[in-house]
Amino acid sequence: MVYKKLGRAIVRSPGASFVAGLTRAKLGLPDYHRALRQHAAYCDALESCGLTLTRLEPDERFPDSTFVEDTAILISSRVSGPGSPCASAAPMAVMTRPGAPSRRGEGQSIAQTLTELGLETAAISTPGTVDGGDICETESHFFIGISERTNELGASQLADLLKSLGYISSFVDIRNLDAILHLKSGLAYLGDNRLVVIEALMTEAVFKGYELLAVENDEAYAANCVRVNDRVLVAAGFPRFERKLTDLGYKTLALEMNEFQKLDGGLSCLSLRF
Ligand code: CIR
Repeated sequence: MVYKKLGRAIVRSPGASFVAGLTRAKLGLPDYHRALRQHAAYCDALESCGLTLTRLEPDERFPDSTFVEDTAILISSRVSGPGSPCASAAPMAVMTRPGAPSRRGEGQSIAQTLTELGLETAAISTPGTVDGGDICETESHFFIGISERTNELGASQLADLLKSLGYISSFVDIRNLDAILHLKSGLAYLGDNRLVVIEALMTEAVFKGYELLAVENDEAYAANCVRVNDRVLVAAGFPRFERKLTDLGYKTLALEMNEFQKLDGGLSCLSLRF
């Protein structure tokens, strides 16, 4: 199996203001204490996959700041050739400019943390907007979702930057897909040239050349799964999708995510991994 070896993740547990986070989900208000427990289990899961965590203090100024993935894009070194897991370094981070004005400012402490960890940073500039949840990296390629959060200007800035680093990217316009907030709400890369996709994205021409693992509509939330070393983190409660993964030989780790789902968040949103 070919996948990127990850060593570290940045996480931030939700603050009490989390319950006032942005949402279109209509699943009710999240329960803060349950969210804290689910977040703690998520952190345990990352550690059990071998990651060293940098844990940031809750930032009450920003209700959505537990969704750290949206604040930065980590660009790791290319993976070469088939074989066993490959080492991956993260030579740089691109600080995003989140599409939701209430989320701008979340990235400041993340940028500081990334710099302290030795990463170089670049940034998306106004009027471009990019949310990290719209960026899906495979070994050789970046898929950039154009969404209600990531605009064409931001996507182009990012694509230019990636090009200067030797990466190819392609755009996936999801503005007509009401069901997903971000591209990665409906797309995940598992390694092994295999993408997990919701049914509405199955026919996207840019995914040609990848093996597609479909997630049925009634389990669509499960598409936001995360490959972490030899495990795949999946949201609990989606048995048919989890079964598809185990049938393919993946070791899954199911996590309760419903408090984050109430704010349109998924497994990938809760960490920056590199
Ligand atoms: C938001 O609307 O921005 C947050 N409530 C959820 C962000 C989820 N992030 C992600 O999918 N990457």
